[in-house]
Parts: sequence; structure tokens; C-alpha cells
Amino acid sequence: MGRRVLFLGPPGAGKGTQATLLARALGVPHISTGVMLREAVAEGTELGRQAGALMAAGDLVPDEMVVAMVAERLSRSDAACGYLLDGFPRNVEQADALDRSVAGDAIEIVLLLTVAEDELVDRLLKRAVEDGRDDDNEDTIRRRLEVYRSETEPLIDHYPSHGVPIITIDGLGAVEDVFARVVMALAHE
Ligand code: B4P
Repeated sequence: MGRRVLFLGPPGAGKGTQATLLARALGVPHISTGVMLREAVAEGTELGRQAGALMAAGDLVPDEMVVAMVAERLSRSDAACGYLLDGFPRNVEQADALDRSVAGDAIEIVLLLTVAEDELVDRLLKRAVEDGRDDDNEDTIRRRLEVYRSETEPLIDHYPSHGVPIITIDGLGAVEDVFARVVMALAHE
């Protein structure tokens, strides 16, 4: 079973939710660029100051900032035996930068979570009420979906054309049912 896994999918598909469960099951670190960037914003670091406004608008943070952040994280000892990437790479440029990086061994498998757009928007609006995240309002959600389609979706062709298998998983349903599909997909790989 692959231990260098990437979760791909639109905002609201449940990447963060499933990645947390799977990282625990595999015993590898869960590396979420969204979480790391929100921590930088909360701590008021230079990176956080530059990233905050872009994130609130639903735009991507510049590649060089995110790539440096992930390269540093992957160079830590706990990532030596595997990792679960969530939210990175977000475009082909970031994927190429990761491949060139000496910090981490290459991704072995990509899990693509799919959910219909109406459900994505509902989930994120619900989270807006529960968590109050800056980027979970309707305008920004639409923008994040647009950015996903133009920047991130090309990765769905990129990985198989570079010899990395991609498995599509239906993200609709209860969290534990989706997780059972994730485990099943990895077990058969
Ligand atoms: P992320 O934190 O990655 O945000 P996201 O794509 O919206 O996904 P998230 O993981 O939060 O949501 P999930 O689908 O798990 O990025 C935020 C911003 O950071 C980006 O817009 C960008 O500005 C910046 N950024 C991050 N990475 C970057 C990069 N590499 N390069 C440049 N910029 C970057 O879950 C959504 C909701 O659904 C949750 O509330 C969850 O509880 C709920 N949910 C999950 N599973 C469910 C289920 N089965 N049923 C019902 N609800 C469910």
C-alpha cells in the first residue's frame, strides 16, 4: 500500500477530513498547506501577512512561498517513511517543483475525491456558520471553485501521464462511508 499519497479534489470535497483519518491509519504525517497557511496568518508571520488577503479572496498563494513551506516540512524526519499531502500541489507548476525537490520522494498514488458542486457549496456554507473561516462565504467559494477548475484540475491528467496512478472516490455520503471507500481503494492498489 502506497505511503506517499496525495489527496486531490475541489474545495469542500472532504480532503482535510479524509486526510486526517487516513494519515492516522497509515502512520504518516498529514501535510495540509491550507492548515499551515492559516497557522501562519494566525501567528502574523511575514508569510501569513502576504497569504492572508489572497486566501480570503479565494486566490492561490504564490507558488514559491508554498513550495518552500512544503519542502521544509518534507525534509523533517517524520516524513521520511511517507506523507499524506492535502491541498498541495495545487497546480502543475507546484507538482513540477515537488518532483524537482530533493526534500521528498515522489508521490506514489493520487486519490481524487469528487462531489457535485451544489453539495460542495452547501458544505462550505455550513462550515462558515460552524467555524467562521474567512474564505467560506458564497463569493469566495465560487472563486475557489473557479480556481480549482483552471489551476488544479489539470493535475488529474498530469499524474497518470507521469506514471502516477489516480483513483477517483465518490465523496458523497457519511464521513465513515467515504473513508471505507478510501481504504478499499488503497487496499486494491
Ligand atoms: P484549503 O485549506 O486546502 O481549503 P479547501 O480546498 O477548501 O479544502 P478543505 O480541506 O478545507 O475542505 P474539505 O474539503 O476537507 O485551502 C484554503 C486556501 O489556502 C486556498 O483557497 C488557497 O488560498 C490557500 N492554499 C492552500 N494550499 C495552497 C497551495 N498549495 N498553493 C496556493 N495556495 C494554497 O472539507 C470541507 C467541509 O466539508 C468541512 O466543513 C467538512 O466538515 C465537510 N465535510 C467533509 N466530509 C464531509 C462529508 N462526507 N459529508 C458532509 N460534509 C463533509
